[in-house]
Amino acid sequence: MQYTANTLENHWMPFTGNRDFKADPRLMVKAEGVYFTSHLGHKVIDASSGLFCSAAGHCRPEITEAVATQLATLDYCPHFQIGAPPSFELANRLTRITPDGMNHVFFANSGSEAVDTSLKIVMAYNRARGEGHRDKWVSRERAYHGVNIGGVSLSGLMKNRETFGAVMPGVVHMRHTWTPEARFTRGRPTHGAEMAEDLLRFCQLLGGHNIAACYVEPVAGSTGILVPPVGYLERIREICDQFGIVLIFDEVICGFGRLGTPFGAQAFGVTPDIMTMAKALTNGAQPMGAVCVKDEIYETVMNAAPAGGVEFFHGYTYSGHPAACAAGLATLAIYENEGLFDKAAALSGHFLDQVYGLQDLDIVTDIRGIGLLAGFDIDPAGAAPGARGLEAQKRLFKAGLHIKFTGDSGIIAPPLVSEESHVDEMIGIIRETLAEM
Ligand code: PXG
Repeated sequence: MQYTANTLENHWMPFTGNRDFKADPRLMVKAEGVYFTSHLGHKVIDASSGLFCSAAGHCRPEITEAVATQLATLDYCPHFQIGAPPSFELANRLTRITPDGMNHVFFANSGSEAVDTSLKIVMAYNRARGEGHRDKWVSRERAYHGVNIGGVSLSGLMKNRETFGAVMPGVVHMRHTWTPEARFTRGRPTHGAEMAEDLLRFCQLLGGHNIAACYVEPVAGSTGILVPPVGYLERIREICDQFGIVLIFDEVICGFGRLGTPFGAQAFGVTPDIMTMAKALTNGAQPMGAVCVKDEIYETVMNAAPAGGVEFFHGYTYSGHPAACAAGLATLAIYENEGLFDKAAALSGHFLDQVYGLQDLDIVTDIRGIGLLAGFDIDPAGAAPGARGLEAQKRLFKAGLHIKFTGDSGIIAPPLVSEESHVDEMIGIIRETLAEM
């Protein structure tokens, strides 16, 4: 098939300038390891693990075989009142790497579904414990929690909200944690923990006993990587405990080794009550999201329902899909067998050295990074917000590099299987391309 404007017309692409893209398409037709191949036959190094998904590298035969075998054995079965082994096995395997006391998993098909599921789990839990009046929700500016109506209500990104007026009521936003003083800080800023007091102020304004839950990404990802200041997450945990507020970590980007530990919770030593996850759960090879809850939440919801009755009226046709579970099981086996979380931790020093080396470029106005995750801002130079970011992304693609941009922030998240030479190649292309802009 020839990829011309006409043949591309029918697909309404997500988060894309459709008209601009279709006039000058950028298509990937193949992938292996840390490289894509574009439709022009060019090799393109993957500096963002696809979209933070392909942690174990692309087209892993172990995952392909596991999915193919599963599809040939049991392609589908509902998970309402009957079940199939893979979802039980995956939940079991997954809870070997979640924090202690978080041993129950609800499956969804994306991060957005995981987030909306978590909202309903909180509602069910609060009712079950006699706290059903809690109808206020706390999120944060610059947060990304998916694109379904619940997630958009929590979202702190103006572009993701402004068109959609009828969002969930009762959501308030804490300040984001970026400060100009912290520019070019490597790892966690030492100042800024006091911004966690925003949560306390909402408790004082709205009544802490009226707040259902507080959502945070351990590292705010999609907005361009905001690393939590030292003491910030600890203080959020403390305030939640004081007022009985459920604390949710959205681990969709931070999970599965991105910070050198299984989840952000372990990287920062703070345990939430609920974690949402997706993306690298299946290495991106199948769509899947999951919500992991602490035992007390699961047990409270179970025990509040009549014996034999359905405890939680929620689920998706594809919750626990056998092929997605097979991909998840094969992925987790790779992470463990290859020690990829430790490998990420070991590569982080070199990665951050290289990324922070970009700060001598005039166009780069800030860099933030931790683990194998970094964001850099480019100077919009008077253009509309995001215009130069898109231009940079296109130039980088032409130069042989895939990178995710949000507005004028580029986000680098190499596959965990990357070698130092891959990191050097990525940063080399970024340096050369930005230097010409
Ligand atoms: N939570 C977080 C923290 C995310 O980063 C989601 C939830 C939603 O996941 P799904 O699977 O429904 O996409 C995400 C996803 C962007 C961008 O523009 C970011 C994501 C997805 C699409 C675009 O940076 N992150």
